[in-house]
Amino acid sequence: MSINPKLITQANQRFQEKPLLKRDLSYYVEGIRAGNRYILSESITLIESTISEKRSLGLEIIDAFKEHKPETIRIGITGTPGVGKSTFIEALGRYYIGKGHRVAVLAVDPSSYINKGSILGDKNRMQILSSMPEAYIRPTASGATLGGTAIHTKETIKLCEAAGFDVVFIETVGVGQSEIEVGFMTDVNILLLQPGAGDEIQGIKRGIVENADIFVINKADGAMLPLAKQTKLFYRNAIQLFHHKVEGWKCPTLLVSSVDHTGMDEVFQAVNRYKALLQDLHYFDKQRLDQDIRWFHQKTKELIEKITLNQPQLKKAYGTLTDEIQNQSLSASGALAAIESIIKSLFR
Ligand SMILES: Nc1nc2c(ncn2[C@@H]2O[C@H](COP(=O)(O)OP(=O)(O)OP(=O)(O)O)[C@@H](O)[C@H]2O)c(=O)[nH]1
Ligand SMILES: [Mg+2]
Repeated sequence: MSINPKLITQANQRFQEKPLLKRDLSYYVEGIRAGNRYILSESITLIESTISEKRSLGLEIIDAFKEHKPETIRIGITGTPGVGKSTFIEALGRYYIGKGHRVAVLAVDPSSYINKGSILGDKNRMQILSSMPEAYIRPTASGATLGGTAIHTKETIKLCEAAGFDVVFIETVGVGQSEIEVGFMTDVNILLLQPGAGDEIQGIKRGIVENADIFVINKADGAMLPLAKQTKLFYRNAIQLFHHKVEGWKCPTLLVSSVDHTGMDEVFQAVNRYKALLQDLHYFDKQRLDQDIRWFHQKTKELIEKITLNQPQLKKAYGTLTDEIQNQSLSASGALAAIESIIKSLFR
């Protein structure tokens, strides 16, 4: 079937009639202020956009809320695939809503992980939560990473908080470097574990374990309950070997069942205790500020790398020098010296 070219022209004209940025800043700011989830989604999409005009508008939206400092808590949830992170967030999120909070869930996944259809799984796992007006669930778009780090998570958190979601969960798989980065965007990190021999922790990046503030053994139900209790003892002993960054904090090990919704109050209380301790030590706000600075430094390095490597002269030399190492006409050290002088010349 051939398509009538006249129809395409008409469609294009209609498209052009709608300006790219058909809505102004106040539309987004007012919408977010009103807690409108649809406008929140649109704003996050602007932040994630690779089109600079759209991204600039997204940044203006964030900027409009810079004086707005609501009392919020950012909770990182990590653990190996299948440990029950999404089911746990569904249960704990509903518990928080029951206490009068509004809950946002951001799932930060490496793109390969998203392609496995996990996000679809996540939606099913959070079926009731996702239908509640007090909840907002947003998976990070596939490919929205730079150097392995979810680039816009921090900005997304700020927008969710501006929209009145005072509890923000961030779900990550605890296996890679990018997940360690996410641990530096949250106030408190919960590491979810399976009932078992405790070998699981070997497969989790060391940084994630060191960054965990609360250890939760999930699936403490049915036939697995006795094993879960044993596992709790095992971890309680093992965790004593880790030195926690906050003096006076002993990482609790808690038992929960996310399907039976048991143990949620203990987790809720542990989060509150940790937050209260941070506030007593005047560390809560300081940690967020330190995280902002860390984020800024990290993103600057990534930007320098991206911009520099795309500089035509350097890009060309990079390729040529790589070839020369390949055909052994130049040593790697010689190539590095050559590239260093090119980089220096760019800044002269
Ligand atoms: N018995 C039992 N099963 C659970 C519990 N929590 C989760 N599950 C099951 O474990 C499986 C994985 O749960 P998810 O919540 O998708 O796990 P996840 O960690 O989010 O998985 P990924 O996002 O793929 O890493 C599902 O079949 C859940 O029903 C629990 O407390 N008890
Ligand atoms: Mg999940």
